[in-house]
Amino acid sequence: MVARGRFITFEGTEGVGKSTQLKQAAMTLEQLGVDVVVTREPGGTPMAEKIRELLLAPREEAVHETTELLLMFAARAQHLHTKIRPALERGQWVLCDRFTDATFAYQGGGRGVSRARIALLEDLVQGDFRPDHVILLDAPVQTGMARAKKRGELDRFEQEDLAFFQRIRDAYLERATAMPGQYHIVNAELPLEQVSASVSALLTALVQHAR
Ligand code: Z5A
Repeated sequence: MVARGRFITFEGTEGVGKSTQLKQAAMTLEQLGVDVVVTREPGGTPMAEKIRELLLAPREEAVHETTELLLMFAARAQHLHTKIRPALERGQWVLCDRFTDATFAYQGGGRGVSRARIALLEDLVQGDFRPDHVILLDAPVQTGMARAKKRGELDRFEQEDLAFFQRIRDAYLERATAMPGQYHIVNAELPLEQVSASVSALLTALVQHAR
């Protein structure tokens, strides 16, 4: 029987370096002989990527918080059941750019949706499925926003103000404090190479522990 893979998510406010670190992390795991799948949320499958486009496109029409929440979980249901779970069952390790912790941080902390409402959908879509590890890349929101702005055009979320992202950072840090066994906080304010070294050391330890 093949041992189940591990589900590791990368979280943080915008521009903290998740996508950059994810690529490095996949290389680290491959060098350690781990079969890796890299994916992201919202998205990760053709249908979920279509939902991502709907969610991120700036638009005139105000998006109701419940619509946003349901679309996040609709994309997640498709992604989880058709891509993430099958990969884990094949023994692959799945590295995911954001997952449900982002919903608690963005829709919960950012938009003010109650945790109970998010938890209800989490149970409906995921049952008892949760990430094995959450790598929280943490930096002051100004740092991430400045990095993201350099890329040019801003999506619907990136157009929000500093206070919105501050609430999100606070929500992440609160979850990290509540779940110290699952969360690993990495200081993402440091230069790229130092952040990569911390993530790499962490993943190496997780692989050694899994063997
Ligand atoms: N969202 C939500 O609301 N609810 C949910 O449940 C989920 C998502 C799942 C899309 O996510 C949006 O969906 C997101 C939350 C919402 N909106 N926001 N904001 P996304 O992950 O695709 O978008 P993002 O968070 O905006 O990611 P990002 O802007 O692409 O940031 P990143 O991946 O963390 O950063 P990066 O692209 O790796 O790096 C940004 C730049 O900084 C780049 O030029 C790097 O070279 C540079 N960089 C990275 N690290 C460093 C260091 N250490 N030093 C200096 N420069 C660095």
